[in-house]
Amino acid sequence: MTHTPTRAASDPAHAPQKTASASAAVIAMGWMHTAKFLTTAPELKFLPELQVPEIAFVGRSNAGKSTCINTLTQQKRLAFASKTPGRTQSINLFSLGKQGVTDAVLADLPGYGYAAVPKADKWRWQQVMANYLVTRENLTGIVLMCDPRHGLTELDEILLDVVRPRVEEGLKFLVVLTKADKLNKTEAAKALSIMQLQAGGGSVKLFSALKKQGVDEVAELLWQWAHPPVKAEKPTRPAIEAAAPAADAPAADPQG
Ligand SMILES: Nc1nc2c(ncn2[C@@H]2O[C@H](COP(=O)(O)OP(=O)(O)OP(=O)(O)O)[C@@H](O)[C@H]2O)c(=O)[nH]1
Ligand SMILES: [Mg+2]
Repeated sequence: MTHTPTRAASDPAHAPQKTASASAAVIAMGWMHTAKFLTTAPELKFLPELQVPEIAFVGRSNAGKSTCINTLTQQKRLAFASKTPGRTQSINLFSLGKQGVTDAVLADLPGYGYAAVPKADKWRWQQVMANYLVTRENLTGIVLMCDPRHGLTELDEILLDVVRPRVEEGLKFLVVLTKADKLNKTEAAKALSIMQLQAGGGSVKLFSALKKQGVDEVAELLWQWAHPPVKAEKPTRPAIEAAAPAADAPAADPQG
């Protein structure tokens, strides 16, 4: 069985492609809308141990992480977004899942690189974040939020170095180019191709909370991360059948 919203919602043999992808978006957005505040953790040790996939939103301060979570979940004030950079100061978790059954968690991480934050706090946060990215066991995917007008900063590059080994082992990775409404079409296309090169073949999406651009696409991708295809198990032959000789097999010689 394959868990994709496309297949679950329509018969691909008969439905036109557009209808199939529209239902995939509806399923993913419906799932996103179930988001509920779960907990906030000022330090790693306060994070609950979870078994469900966790998707972390990371990026420089003011990049638009909290706004992106609010847009995806279609909730105005789920994650605390603000004009003042450095607003998100703890790891905030939001649970997702229909019928009250949590099947994934979104993590809104504090932004980095805000100049007005005291040096000691900056250092502490970089440590917490690096530890989180390296050690969080149920971490399934990372969404790196990047304002394309600034491009990747030095701290983004450091983060990429930190997560690279895990990405090589299968951790999902997406770069979201935020505030795309601030770019014209040519600038947006250029920003996308530059980032595709920098992301080394990883996914890159243009996104605007203001214009609701890229929302369905990002929601669908995160849905797929949290609902990977279930590998068909090899059928095991019942022990009795495996032990019994085949009907056409020669009878065992009683003399040995
Ligand atoms: N024009 C525009 N502004 C946006 C968009 N997304 C976010 N913003 C604005 O950017 C500012 C920062 O947004 P936040 O979502 O708080 O950013 P953050 O990355 O969570 O910031 P920290 O919590 O400080 O790390 C706010 O003033 C938002 O309204 C967007 O798509 N377009
Ligand atoms: Mg924030």
